[in-house]
Parts: sequence; C-alpha cells; structure tokens
Amino acid sequence: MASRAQHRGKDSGSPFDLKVYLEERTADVNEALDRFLPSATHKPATLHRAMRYSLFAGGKRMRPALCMAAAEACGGGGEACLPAACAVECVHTYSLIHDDLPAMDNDDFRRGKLTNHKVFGEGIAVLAGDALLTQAFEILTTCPVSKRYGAQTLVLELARASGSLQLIAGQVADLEAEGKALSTKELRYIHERKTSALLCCSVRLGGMSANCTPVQLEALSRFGFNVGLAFQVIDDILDVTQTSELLGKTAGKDVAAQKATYPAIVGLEKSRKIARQLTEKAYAALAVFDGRATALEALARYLLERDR
Ligand code: GRG
Repeated sequence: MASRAQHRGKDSGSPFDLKVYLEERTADVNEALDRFLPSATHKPATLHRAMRYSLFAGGKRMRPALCMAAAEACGGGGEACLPAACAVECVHTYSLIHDDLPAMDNDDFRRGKLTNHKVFGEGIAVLAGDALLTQAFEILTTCPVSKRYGAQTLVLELARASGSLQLIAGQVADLEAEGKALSTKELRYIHERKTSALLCCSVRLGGMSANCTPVQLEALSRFGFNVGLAFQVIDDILDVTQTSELLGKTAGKDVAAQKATYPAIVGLEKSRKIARQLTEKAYAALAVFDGRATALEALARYLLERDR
C-alpha cells in the first residue's frame, strides 16, 4: 500500500503546507496503527478496546510526524518509516495512560476524553499501557533494516529512550519533586528525560529508517533534543495560560500539585524566551540537510507557537 506521504507533499513543487502535511501523515499513521494492533474484538477484547481507546483518542501525533519528517529529510519516508512512527506513538500513549493513573498524576481527562482508567478501571488501564509498550517493540521489528541500522540498533534506540535512564527516570524525578523547590538544572534533568528523550528518539528512528549518514543522525539528535525541551517548556506554559477545554486535559494541574515548571521558576516571559532559544538551536542543527528539512523546520515552529 502506498502512503499518502508518497502521493503529495515533498516533491510536488507547491509551497509547503504544514496543515496538509500533518493531515496526510496522521492519516497514514492512523491506518498503520489500525493494521498493527489486534482488532477491538480480539480476545481479550476489553484490553484491545482499552489500547485502541487511548491510541485513537485524538492525540496530536507529533512524535510520528517528527519521525516521518526526519526520514524524509534523509531521503526516505513513505512506508519504510511507518513502523518507527507507530512504535513511538505506542510508547507515548502508554506513558500517558500510566501518567494519568491515580498513583501518578490522577487525571480524569486526556485528549479531550475520559482517561483510560476512568473508562476501563485501573487494572485494565495498567495492562493497556503495558501492552502498548510491548506492542511498540513488536511493531518496530517490522521496520526495514539497512547496513548501518540493523534490528538490534533500532530496538536499542527505543528501549533506551523509554527505559529507566530516560522516560521513566524523568517520571520518577517528577514524582519525587512534587512540592519541592527545584533549580532550573534539576527541572531540565526532568524535561530532558520525560519529554525530550522520546522526541529525540522519534527523529533518530526516522533517520535510521532512511539509512541516514552518521552526520545526519548527529544533526537529528541535536534537533530532537532541543525541540523536545522546547516542547516541554511550552507544555508548562500552556498549563497555566490555556483552558482545559482547549487542551483536552485538566489545565492548571501543575500549580495545584505544586509542580516545578519553567513558568513557576523563571516566570512566563523568560519561559517563552527559553522556548524560542531552544527552537533556534533546533533550527541550527538542520543546516546539514541543505534545505531538505522543510517539514522538520515547520514542525519546530508549530510546536513553539502551538496553543494546545
Ligand atoms: C512505568 C508506571 C510507569 C509509568 C510511566 C513514563 C511515564 C509513566 C510518564 C511520562 C510521560 C509524560 C506525561 C511525559 C510528558 C510529555 C508530554 C508533554 C506529553 C504530552 O504530549 P502531547 O502534547 O500529547 O504530544 P498528545 O495527546 O497530543 O499526543
């Protein structure tokens, strides 16, 4: 099956339209996720319904989009990058389901809908998260491999980003920091792991799916790392400036939980400045792509300027 990414966009000669780009890539990812996941009626049906409930609840699909845009910047894209794009979205969705549990952030709303445990109960929500994490690795094994990047390299990439030194380390530090005054250095440690690690992994896996050169991989790492940090700073800002309706999740939770955030530590204006500076660093990393990273650049701008 040819992806929409191959039908339109990068070679069409028309000016780049991020809205159309995101619609097309999201449609491709949604179709692929639907193919990769067991059907909602497959036994145990409750579990598969719960996995699909959160996965198709209307997330922004930023990690898959970044993954696909990175592949395209390296001359790849299309079907070849879809397994990596779907794998990172499964890990991301698992982390949100677990993050929303009463034992963690205890949230009732996510992606504009009731959280997984509110609909299916805590036990099934834990298991749906576990199953999505495992599913991510199964999906990743269908990624075409190249001389430079074998299956082991791809699996290691995702395992490291989601493991106890990155994503989960960030969540642990976040939990342990509640109610404490943090320095910006300590807050950055959390943001690097909780958010930046998976965004960085998304673009790296996209590059690997396109057999990128070591120089391109290094550039994607710098881009992903900085965009990831900017993403979390903006997320902190939106938590205090936007409504729950617009965000699709409970706004103002960071303040209520006395969480250390950039706005709480340095104020809103300085936080906006930091997000802009991080985005500038991300743009600078794209120089090696010689104008072929239009989608990555547009995504970085969109993430900086987003209102939800
Ligand atoms: C292992 C029990 C256990 C839990 C793990 C790792 C973890 C739980 C949670 C960390 C995940 C987390 C909430 C990170 C913050 C990153 C972030 C800003 C998420 C929101 O991303 P968006 O805005 O969400 O892209 P959508 O819904 O649009 O996909």
